[in-house]
Amino acid sequence: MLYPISTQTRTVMDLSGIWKFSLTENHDPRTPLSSEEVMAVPGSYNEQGVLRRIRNHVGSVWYEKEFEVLHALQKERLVLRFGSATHQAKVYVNGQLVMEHKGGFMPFEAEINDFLQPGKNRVTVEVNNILDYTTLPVGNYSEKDGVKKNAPNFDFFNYAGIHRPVKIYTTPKSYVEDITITYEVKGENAQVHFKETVQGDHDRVRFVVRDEEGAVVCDTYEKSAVISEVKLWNPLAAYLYEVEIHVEKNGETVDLYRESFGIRTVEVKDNQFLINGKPFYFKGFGKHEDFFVNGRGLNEALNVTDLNLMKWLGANSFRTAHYPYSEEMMRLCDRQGIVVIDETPAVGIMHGFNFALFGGDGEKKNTYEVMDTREAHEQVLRELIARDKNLACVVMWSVANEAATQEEGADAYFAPLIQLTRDLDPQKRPVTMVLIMMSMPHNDLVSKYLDVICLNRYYGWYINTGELEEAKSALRKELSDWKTAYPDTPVMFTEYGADTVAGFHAVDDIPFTEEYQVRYLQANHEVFDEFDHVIGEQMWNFADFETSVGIIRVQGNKKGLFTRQRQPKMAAHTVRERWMKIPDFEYKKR
Ligand code: BDP
Repeated sequence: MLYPISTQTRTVMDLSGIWKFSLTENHDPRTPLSSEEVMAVPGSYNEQGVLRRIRNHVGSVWYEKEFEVLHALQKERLVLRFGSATHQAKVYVNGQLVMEHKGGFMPFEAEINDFLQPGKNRVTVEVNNILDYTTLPVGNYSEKDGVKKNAPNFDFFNYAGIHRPVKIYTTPKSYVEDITITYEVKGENAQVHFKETVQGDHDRVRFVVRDEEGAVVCDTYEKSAVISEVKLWNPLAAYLYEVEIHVEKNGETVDLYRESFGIRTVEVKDNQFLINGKPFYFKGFGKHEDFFVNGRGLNEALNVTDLNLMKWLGANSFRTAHYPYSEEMMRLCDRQGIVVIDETPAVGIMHGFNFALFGGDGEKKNTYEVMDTREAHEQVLRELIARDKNLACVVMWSVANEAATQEEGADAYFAPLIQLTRDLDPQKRPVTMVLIMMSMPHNDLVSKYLDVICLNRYYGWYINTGELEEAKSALRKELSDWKTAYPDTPVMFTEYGADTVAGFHAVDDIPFTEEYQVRYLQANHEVFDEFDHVIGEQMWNFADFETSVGIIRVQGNKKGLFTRQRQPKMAAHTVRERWMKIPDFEYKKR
């Protein structure tokens, strides 16, 4: 799905701002929402609402805003588009249902011309935050004595609301609906292919590619063109071309859309992760979209800050744990050269795990017998790849985080999804899944399908707590076992970390102190460096973040290298010292 932009044939109206808001369950959208309450969009309602009844609300909420459309635009296609609404939305214009969408992290849109009236119009949205065994992420929804509970089956706060911008964009009646860009790099040149979908009456489609200086490097009606002396997109040295897609009728451009694209190759070969043919070493994080006040709502200043903090550290990459991030963040990474592992919201596909903490029903059953997430999983893979397929920053897809991949049924559930990912991706990027501690070389059922084995490991934290020598031995053993079991598959760490409360200090190895975080990370790094097939380290987490309440969370998860307000903990300085010395390429000499 294309990102909405303004060009000489299109314009965008932003409906961000203050919307009416209500917790009323049974509102009839044919009548205007009568409420004194308001919410800012984008933003989570949980933080803005302050009070417990809003913060912990379970079920539907209602948003409403009035808008007017410039008369001159009414002959165009008018498309109402949500960057996301978490987790389910029904959208009405002037009381009439125009679209529904399930899944809290993907854009959705509908043409609204037929629903508009002269003068003021009303957009009303019912947003529901219930998560159960059919949704992604997975939640433990229950109702007892009229009380609804919405316990997440995952370790982050279930923020909800309209999290990303709401826009109305126009297109002419003949318009570019989609563009897919693929290429082969051959020596100094690249052969670029365009596959467009165009709707409406038109004669032909012209592609004009410009380089970063604005110089035309090709201008063609063919679906394929050569860019000579191609400048490649590289980690932290992004280079983006831009293709103008002209839909032409009688020799005139009736629609124009611009898509930026970087050219780079990605391949897993000989136990290495190659970007542009050179072995890349991932240095970075699992992150969250999380901040004070905004909750999970888009915060572009925060996104810029976070990328600058990463650059300060010498990091080069992150994983969009545990759901797809905003299009704005993805486009920023593409522009800034930050390498991204793009993850679906498939988190919590494990029945009965840690139920004491997250509030499951307490009885362990076979995950694949009780959970019914396949449909949601297929849908989100389709939507995610359709949204992010042209981004050079995306170098790998993560199909799920910490699913029960050691349980019977994992193979039958995941093999088709991994295959679907491969089939859907026009650039054929590597595919991974992120494995939980219980999924080990001897019992994991999905590693055989993965291009890279991604591990979340907590030696020295959840196990061998405070015992770093023991932790190192256990980690060493596990890494040797992976090497023996899967000699050709590289391994990387997508999580390792220790909760650290900024300001806690100790001389000895005392968990939760800043010194312990430093020593915990050093112990892990020491072992990573001993193994050639370890191709990267993305620690957990970039910053402290909000979770549900629970006795092992101290006002949220404190594994951040930065506090939630982005102040460095002591370990940030030692990690910086390490990462500044690790080159992006050719770190592990062979
Ligand atoms: C892993 C999860 C992550 C948690 C982390 C932790 O992937 O979401 O926040 O552990 O426990 O299980 O800190």
